[in-house]
Amino acid sequence: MNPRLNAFAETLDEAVLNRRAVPRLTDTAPLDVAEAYEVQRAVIERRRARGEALIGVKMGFTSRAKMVQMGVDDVIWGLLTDAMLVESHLDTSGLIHPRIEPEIAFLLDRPVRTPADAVAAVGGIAVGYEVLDSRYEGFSFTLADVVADNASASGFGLGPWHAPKDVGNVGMLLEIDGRPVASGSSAAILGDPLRSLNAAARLACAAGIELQPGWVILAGAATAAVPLPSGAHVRVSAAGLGHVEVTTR
Ligand code: 0L1
Ligand code: MG
Repeated sequence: MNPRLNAFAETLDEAVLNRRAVPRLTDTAPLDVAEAYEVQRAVIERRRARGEALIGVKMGFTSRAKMVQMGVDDVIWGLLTDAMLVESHLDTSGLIHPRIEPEIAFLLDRPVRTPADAVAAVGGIAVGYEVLDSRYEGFSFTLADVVADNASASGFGLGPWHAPKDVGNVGMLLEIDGRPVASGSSAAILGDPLRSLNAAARLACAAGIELQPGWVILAGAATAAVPLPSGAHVRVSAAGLGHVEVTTR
């Protein structure tokens, strides 16, 4: 691998391990988006070398507001490993400056070999949440920086799986310690989370990655992400999909 890109991957990986934010990569050397995806893959390879397994993908910039904010007109994606899956508790002391956002998740029960396979491959749908933890100082980045940083992926949790159904416009609520802190509709996810699933399949196929049975596709957030404090109880719900909870310390 190009030594510059390898050094970038090492910087980001060590930021996670040392729980220390780093300056934006693009402040130190040039980086385009195609190279940034190479860095992302190298960061994931380092995690796999430590025994983590790929279990899905996450979609980012799935709301029009975030695309406009970043000046982009397409989604980005990151890769999920089993170590990112949060059960009922999350120790935030291992994180830099975590944020949480309510998401819709799809579970695949068949491989996706072409984008046309995506919708038929869905075996389950759930409400979920994503914990974002940018490795950059001030949670500040360019498009290439955030792609290299695996789209800020840090953790995610999932509610109960439901049989596939229409989740194109369901109300979603994020509560912290019993107080509503963000609410919105799944329609904020590209107009319908299924569009995000299709985009995941398109990007995966273009990258030569086959989405696997058992993988989770985090389709995107229904609201802006909010800071995730320690010592908190978080509940994320979606109409018709139940809820998922997490306690932080
Ligand atoms: O999951 C997302 O939509 C976020 C993508 C990365 C940008 C961020 O950290 O806000
Ligand atoms: Mg997200």
